[in-house]
Amino acid sequence: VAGVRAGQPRAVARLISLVEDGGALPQPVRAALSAHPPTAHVVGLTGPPGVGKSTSVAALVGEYRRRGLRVGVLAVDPSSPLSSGALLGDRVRMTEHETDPEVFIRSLAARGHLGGLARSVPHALRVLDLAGCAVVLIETVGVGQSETEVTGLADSTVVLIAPGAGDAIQAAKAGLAELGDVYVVNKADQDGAARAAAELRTVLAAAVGRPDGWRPPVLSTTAVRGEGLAEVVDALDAHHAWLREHGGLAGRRRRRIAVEIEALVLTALRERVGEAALDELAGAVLDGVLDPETAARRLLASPGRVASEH
Ligand SMILES: Nc1nc2c(ncn2[C@@H]2O[C@H](COP(=O)(O)OP(=O)(O)OP(=O)(O)O)[C@@H](O)[C@H]2O)c(=O)[nH]1
Ligand SMILES: [Mg+2]
Repeated sequence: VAGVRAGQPRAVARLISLVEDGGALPQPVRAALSAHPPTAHVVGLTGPPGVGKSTSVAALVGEYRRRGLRVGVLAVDPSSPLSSGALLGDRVRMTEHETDPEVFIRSLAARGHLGGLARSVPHALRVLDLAGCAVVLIETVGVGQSETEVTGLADSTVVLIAPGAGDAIQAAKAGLAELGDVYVVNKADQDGAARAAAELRTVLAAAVGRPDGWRPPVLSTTAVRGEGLAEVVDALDAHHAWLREHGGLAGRRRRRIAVEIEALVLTALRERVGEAALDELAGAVLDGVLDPETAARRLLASPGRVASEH
């Protein structure tokens, strides 16, 4: 913990490994982590595969570093522990930042645990916070439900789309129109970027007004050339300030902690239930002795018992 506070990269890496393993942390470590008030601005990046998330993260790190801030990066893979190829690709793009002692880069994999990321991401965020990161960027690799789950952990979410017929509409269909605090049309060097931005503005204007009242800007970037990223950082700063001013920051942090507690409950329940009991109950349902709802209710009532005792 002392090493993390001093911003030592090895200590940060070790502590994140410890929290990622999911084992119980020693009480003093837990206390030190939760006593530290969250200060880092947590920024999630999401969007379709290949849109330029990793390139944008690397460029954003550069922009934040130019502004003198210490930066953390979490590359999150909700889909599979096996698709480390994508993360390896990301690492290549991050090479220019890897020797920078003010940049902490880390990948987290889901490892097939139910709620594994909902637990390990907030933990890792706490470590990076303790290490003095002013901003933490989270990139989700892969698609699916867990993607929105993980971006739900951020203070500000950047949704990226690429130019291309109907991409904005697709994004809207995928629920991305409600998700973003800042929208970015990346690959502005390609044809159709201006049209995609216009389409996106139309989609956003048509979307039901957001309950929080924030009006997400639509920006354009060419991440490979580092163009437009300063404007993205400005927009993120504005959103952060806006959240602080309107009390939204505390709300988002509460939600993040609620997600984390829920994940811990699920993990604990899963351990207490055990595969054997689940399997036995599944058998009983298959035999027509029980219905799934009754089986679930029995497990919840006494998760520690084996199914045959139910
Ligand atoms: N022309 C152009 N290409 C870009 C731009 N930004 C990224 N790319 C390229 O798009 C490809 C995908 O970029 P990534 O940053 O890996 O995209 P990603 O969204 O992280 O991809 P996944 O993590 O696999 O979903 C790479 O070949 C990039 O070089 C851009 O602004 N213009
Ligand atoms: Mg990527």
